[in-house]
Amino acid sequence: MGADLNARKLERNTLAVYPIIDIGYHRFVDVPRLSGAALRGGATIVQLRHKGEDFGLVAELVEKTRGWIAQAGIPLIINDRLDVALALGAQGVHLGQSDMAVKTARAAADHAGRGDLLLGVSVTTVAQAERAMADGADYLSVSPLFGTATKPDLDPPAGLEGLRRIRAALPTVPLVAIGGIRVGRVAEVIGAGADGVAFISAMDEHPEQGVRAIASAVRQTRASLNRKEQLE
Ligand code: TZP
Ligand code: MG
Repeated sequence: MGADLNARKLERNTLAVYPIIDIGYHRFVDVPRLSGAALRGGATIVQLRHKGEDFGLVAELVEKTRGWIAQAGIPLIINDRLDVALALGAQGVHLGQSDMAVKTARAAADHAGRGDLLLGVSVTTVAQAERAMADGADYLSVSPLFGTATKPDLDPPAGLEGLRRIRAALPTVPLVAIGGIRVGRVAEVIGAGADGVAFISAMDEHPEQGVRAIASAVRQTRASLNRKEQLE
């Protein structure tokens, strides 16, 4: 773990390419291989997500993957489970609106001597976004951005308009978007104010190429937005 990963100051760029390895969704896939492919494809942060109770399985997968992830110098985030993130020494945890309260998670992490733990929070509205930041979040995920078959129990999508509103309210907050994002939509998502995109099914066909295509779309969009800004 590099010292910069412990600083708890998340650079907005770190959210650029955010693949999520979902142990249930990817159950027929070799998870360590998938994380290797994600890293080679240009992931800037990785999340491990597991909706079941099998702590042993998650622990085993984190043990198998965290060495490479740390070597690549990028953070490993655990979905939902603060206890798992703390027990396994991950860099952060990602919480939804119905998970542990952000304030409680921050206090528990501090109490465990992990004042550096990154806290990501899913939001769909400006009010949720402002609250999460006030409570100690380090980054936000606009979730879901678009409709997606990958996670059926979702709130109505925020859409690009919702993302724009959250970015306008919180201009400097590290902000990623998730839900139904394929490579062809990356430009509009970054254009609407996201620092990066998070995704699961975009890795379906060929994980490494899927991640690489997204990484290159994020870079190209950034470059053309910068050029536009310079011309204005
Ligand atoms: N949270 C909001 S949408 C979503 C999660 C975990 C699913 C994202 O998967 P996909 O396949 O990229 O739409
Ligand atoms: Mg959750």
